[in-house]
Amino acid sequence: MNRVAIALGSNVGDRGSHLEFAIQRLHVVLSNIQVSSWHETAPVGVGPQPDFLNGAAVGVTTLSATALLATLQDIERDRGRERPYAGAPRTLDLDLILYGGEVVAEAGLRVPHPRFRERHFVLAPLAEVAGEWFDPVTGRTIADLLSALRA
Ligand code: PH2
Ligand code: MG
Ligand code: MG
Repeated sequence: MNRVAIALGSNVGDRGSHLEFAIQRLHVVLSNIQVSSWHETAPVGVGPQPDFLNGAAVGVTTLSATALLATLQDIERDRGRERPYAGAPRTLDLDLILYGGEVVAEAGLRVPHPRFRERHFVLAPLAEVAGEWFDPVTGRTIADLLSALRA
């Protein structure tokens, strides 16, 4: 079993129902799920767009990181995710942030997520459910990374 952390985001349509849909589907592949509260956030790095609803979920899974990533993409697709251009507004975005203590750098799969340490919209919800979790790259906890970002 591997402990995993997933970031959720939506800024198109009924954002809350998209995130709830994702959590229901994640229950199929993750056990012992813990879900953060939803955070209303301004878009970062993508120009003018509707505000996001962001959250985080942690759980344990028998799936490999590659298989889990494919599952996340299936869930996004099933909720009408379209990719007209990079950073386009989306019904549902599911990002694999941490996969146990593993560091993976492959084409199409990087964990820890390469930009999560700079993203308040990821760290703030994630700290609610995994504040004590060590980032294997920096050796700092999620709570510590969040404090550093806020300082
Ligand atoms: N996702 C992005 C880019 N910018 N901004 C917010 N507030 N929330 C997001 O989920 C988000 C973003 C790329 O995936
Ligand atoms: Mg994303
Ligand atoms: Mg994504």
